[in-house]
Amino acid sequence: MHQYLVTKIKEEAKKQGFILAGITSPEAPPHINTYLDWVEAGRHASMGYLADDRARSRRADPNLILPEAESILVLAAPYPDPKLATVKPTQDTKKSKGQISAYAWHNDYHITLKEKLQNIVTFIENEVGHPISNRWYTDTGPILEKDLAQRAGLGWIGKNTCLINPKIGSYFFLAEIFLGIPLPLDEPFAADHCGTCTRCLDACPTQAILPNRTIDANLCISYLTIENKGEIPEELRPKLGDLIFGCDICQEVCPWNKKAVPERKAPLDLSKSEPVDEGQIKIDTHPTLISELSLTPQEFNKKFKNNPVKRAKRRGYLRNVAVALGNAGDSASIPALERALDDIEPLVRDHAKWALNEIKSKGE
Ligand code: B12
Ligand code: SF4
Ligand code: SF4
Repeated sequence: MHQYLVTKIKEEAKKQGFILAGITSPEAPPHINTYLDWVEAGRHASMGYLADDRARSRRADPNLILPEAESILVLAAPYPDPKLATVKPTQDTKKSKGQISAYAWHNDYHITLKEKLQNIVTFIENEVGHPISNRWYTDTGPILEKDLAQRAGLGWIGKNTCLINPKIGSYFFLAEIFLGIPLPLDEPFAADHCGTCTRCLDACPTQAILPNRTIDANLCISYLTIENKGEIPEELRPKLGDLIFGCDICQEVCPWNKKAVPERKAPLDLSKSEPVDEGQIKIDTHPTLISELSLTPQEFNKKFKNNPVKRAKRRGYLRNVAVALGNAGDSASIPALERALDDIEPLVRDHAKWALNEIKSKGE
């Protein structure tokens, strides 16, 4: 019965748009000590929610989250391959466009995956014929999602620290459903397919990737442009290039993402229950920097409603845009940056000032 149930659950997960599914136990994750050392060393930067006592104890013992949990269903939902960008920057437009990370090209997965996870819980309850204690997460739970995914057989943790599946690559989100029923466990993913490759380490603009398969968030562009609420350290600003929200570089160079993957051709549109093709990516993946810098609070809220970019808030996003303009060094952006010197947000004003100095010094 249990194996049959697992097969049916995995079929249902596929119907809901998940491309990988595996079962693991609620035992302590295998690399809990790596995480504890990481927070001890301050690699979490300002993300205090990763380092408090609650964060540490729950990650070490998933049963603290749901004492009745007997199994955890780990799932992967695809997001677009960055190669599917709506606009390919040309030599002419390169200086005027910024890049938004591919995971943000659809509606926010924190919102849209909820319904799909709830549907799976309802399906399981209908199959067993009674309510089941459960708890689901995607991203925001106090758990080590990649460690659990590796133990559920979904893939290995690469040197870029992402979970990689040999058939699918790494362009997917993880989600977990804690279940108060025992289910047969999948075999952990034992192989490490990184071998002697070091492409991600070599390509990372800020050398944020550490040798023990963790990231120093203080240096990571994803952190600096999304989670960081303050200023971007001056010495790192030139390394951001045209990245205005998140960073895909260490995944783009990974050979496991270079292959053509059929699932990627029809990325799950997280706003609907139907898969869609690349033509339906709605967001402008490479927005024009000058117009982004003039977004009013109302325009920003409207443009990024339900989109992950809203996490950076207008002040964080415009801060990033100002840095990208400074890096582009195009004198055509001087009037827009001068107007930003009067922005309502001190953070935007400060970074616009830096960008103007950069452009002037590059023009000399
Ligand atoms: C904090 C966080 C960040 C931080 C720190 C990233 C990091 N790698 O730690 C920042 C803001 C930088 C970030 C960036 C991104 N993130 Co993030 N992030 C998280 C979050 C909330 C916690 C991760 C964490 O605990 N880090 C602490 C360190 C210590 O843990 P770790 O990286 O998991 O390290 C483990 C391994 O190194 C392992 N380990 C060490 N040695 C070895 C050896 C072997 C053989 C093995 C198997 C394991 C192993 O032990 C460690 C402990 O488990 C998770 C969601 C979650 N709750 O897990 C999402 C998550 C990791 N992020 C995700 C994504 C998509 C991103 C970005 C791609 C977004 C973007 N485009 O900008 C980038 C990728 C950057 C990168 N290369 O990691 C996805 C990753 C999906 C995947 N396929 O792996 C997750 C799982 C969210 C989700 N639900 O989908 N993120
Ligand atoms: S996301 Fe970008 S900055 Fe962060 S580790 Fe990867 S390549 Fe480096
Ligand atoms: S780029 Fe190479 S080393 Fe880095 S994660 Fe991919 S296979 Fe591993």
